Amino acid sequence: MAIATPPGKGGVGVLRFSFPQAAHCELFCQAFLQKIPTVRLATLVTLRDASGHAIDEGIALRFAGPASFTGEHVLEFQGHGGPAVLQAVLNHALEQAQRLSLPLRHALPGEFTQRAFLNDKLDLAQAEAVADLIDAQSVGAAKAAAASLTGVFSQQVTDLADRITHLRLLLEATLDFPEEEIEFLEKADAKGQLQSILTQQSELMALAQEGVKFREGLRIVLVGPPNVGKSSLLNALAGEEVAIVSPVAGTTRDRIVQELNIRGVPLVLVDTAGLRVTDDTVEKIGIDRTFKSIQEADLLMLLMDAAHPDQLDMPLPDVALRIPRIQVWNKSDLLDSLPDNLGEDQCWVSAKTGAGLETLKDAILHKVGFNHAPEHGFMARQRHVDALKVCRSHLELAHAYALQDDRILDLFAEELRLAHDALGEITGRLLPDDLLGLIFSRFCIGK
Ligand SMILES: Nc1nc2c(ncn2[C@@H]2O[C@H](COP(=O)(O)OP(=O)(O)OP(=O)(O)O)[C@@H](O)[C@H]2O)c(=O)[nH]1
Ligand SMILES: [Mg+2]
Repeated sequence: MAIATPPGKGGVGVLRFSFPQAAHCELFCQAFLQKIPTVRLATLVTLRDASGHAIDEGIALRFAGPASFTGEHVLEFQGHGGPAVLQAVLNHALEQAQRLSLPLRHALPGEFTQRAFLNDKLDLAQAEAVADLIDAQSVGAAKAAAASLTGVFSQQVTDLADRITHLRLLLEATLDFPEEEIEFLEKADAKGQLQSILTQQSELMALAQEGVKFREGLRIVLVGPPNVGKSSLLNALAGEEVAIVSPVAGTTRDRIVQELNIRGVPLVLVDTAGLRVTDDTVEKIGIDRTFKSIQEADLLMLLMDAAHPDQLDMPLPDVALRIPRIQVWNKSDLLDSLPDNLGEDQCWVSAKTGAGLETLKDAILHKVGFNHAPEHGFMARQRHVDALKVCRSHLELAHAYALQDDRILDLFAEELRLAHDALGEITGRLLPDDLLGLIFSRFCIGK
């Protein structure tokens, strides 16, 4: 049992109950609502305390297992969304359950979803997508989470696992008849099959990595000399005056972190102190912070003044060399004519007039590897990518064995088994209970 709507006042407040046993659910309905609502039929009820006083009026909805969210016997009561009235309804529910000695208690965070998982209503990747959908910060992220929730990601993991299983079955059959072992690899085209499994695996991994970026939001760090318009560009991209802009060089000292989304893709944009050699103590601290921000960046936007191209008098740290970068020439409005073909990964913009911003947005998405519109991707977690990496390393070992000698078929088989197990961790079939508990404990109460 839990309140499923967020705390505070709202038009509607929902209480959700899930019973493993149908008889318990019906007994409870009779006591709590004084009737047993027809399954899946919205039923208007008035809740009354022992002395007949009304507590709340609302809609009761009953779902018989397994056709419910948790797969159990579920009752939802949609009452009025005030904290006091919901608490009164909750107390009433507990009293009735106690009177009947029904084992009713407050649900743990994510417990309803955990039960759905245990009752095979969802696999783990789908269950995680429930939490991600609730947490999604942009329409694009929500669409990607919804895709995972409906099983788009899980299906691709299962398809890959099925192909590995197919190859394993062929292999097991051969191991039972050792005299035919030598011909096995040729006959079953094991190498060809494995090659195409490897291709499918890398496509899935690329999509999953994109899915992680969807979930976590990419960190884009604006760097450059002072006064080139970094803060102005942040404001232009955010569409609001987030950072102070002034003609004084060295205006920004602290990091300014702004969440935004570009074409539905969630991003974190970081504005930093301009890089220059300085004696100013506070500015030096700011520049140290710029260096730290660079280390955490998924993408650097190196901003320069188009009218004064050679102002960077302080080199970027070495780590910047390994980070994808876009060179942005700002203040294009000050130039009489614009170069038509800038080199790759270069753009011109005017933070002042907004010219070039759309091209810059495309360049950002392209550079960070977003090749799919949000509606074609799905959301994934780092845990999934890690499991896919483990799967990959075992597939590669299997491939290496396959190239060596038919006599090591059992090693080949073992690597395939391990690759398959790694995929099982994504859907949760092969994850230890404590890890499962940890994943669900991060959900919200009532979900
Ligand atoms: N003409 C023109 N001026 C701009 C443009 N972008 C910024 N400026 C001006 O350039 C000056 C510096 O802008 P800021 O955004 O504060 O520059 P910054 O890079 O954040 O500077 P620091 O925080 O000092 O490192 C301000 O006077 C802005 O109005 C632009 O596209 N065109
Ligand atoms: Mg600034």
